[in-house]
Amino acid sequence: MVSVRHQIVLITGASSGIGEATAQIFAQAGAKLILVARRQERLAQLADDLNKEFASDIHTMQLDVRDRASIESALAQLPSEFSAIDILINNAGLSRGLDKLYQGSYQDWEEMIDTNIKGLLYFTRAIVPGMVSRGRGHVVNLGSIAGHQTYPNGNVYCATKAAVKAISEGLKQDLLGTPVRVTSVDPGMVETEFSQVRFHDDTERASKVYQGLKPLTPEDVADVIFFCVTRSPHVNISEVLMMPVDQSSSTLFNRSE
Ligand code: NDP
Ligand code: 8X3
Repeated sequence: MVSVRHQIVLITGASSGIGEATAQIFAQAGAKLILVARRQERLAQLADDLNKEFASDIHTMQLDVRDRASIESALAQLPSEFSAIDILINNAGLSRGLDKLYQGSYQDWEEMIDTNIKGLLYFTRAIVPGMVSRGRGHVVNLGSIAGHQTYPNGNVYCATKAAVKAISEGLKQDLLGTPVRVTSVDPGMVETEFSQVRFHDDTERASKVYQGLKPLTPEDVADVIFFCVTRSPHVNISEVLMMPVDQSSSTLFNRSE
């Protein structure tokens, strides 16, 4: 097992859900963290908590992953002790709406495409060259069951996650001959703020998604990310498809009512 102690880990979407749980598990293992999201107050609170609990070294970056110029500028201004990023976790992402494709919202489509695909590409393009030149690194992308199986009304969100799958495979092929590893972690249903965001803050509709079954927790996913990153350096776990026991495909669930 590889130790992540003192390794520099950048996590996008660290203000909530899977990203926040991933920050927690890496902080506990002694990694140095760069936490990225738009909600700076959430990042500051998390950094404070992790610092108190684990004496973690943390740098926060308030930015929108859709904004390439701010990513480039924030990375260029990283304090030198955080600049040689070892592990990039491309987690920031969202779904918006659950509509028939021919009735969908252009704004929802653009937000998903710009965040889930372009944001992930911007961080990858900016950080991976340094990994290659230093001869070490690991990129973990958050895909989804939605990238393997399209479901009714999921159309554009599923397309963004299919794109993440293709990008992970392409990056892995293009890094062959270097020691840099690429992993796609693709969960089924995880209870986070995901549905709240998908349904534009309709709390009642969001809570129904998780009714009558036991979804994955953000910690379950963080645990798998940590496992992938800590394998021996010659081992690359390319893809993990993980589901709650109460889910067998993107459309089949075991609900108690
Ligand atoms: P949450 O809504 O709880 O977290 C999403 C995170 O992404 C937040 O920290 C949010 O931060 C950040 N984010 C969203 N848009 C942007 C942006 N434009 N710029 C910067 N940060 C952004 O959802 P999850 O934890 O569930 O989602 C994390 C990832 O996991 C996503 O890629 C999602 O697609 C994927 N996933 C989720 C599943 C689920 O069932 N929950 C299943 C499979 C995959 P902020 O708003 O502060 O910017
Ligand atoms: C999130 C899982 O099935 O709600 O990627 O799209 S799903």
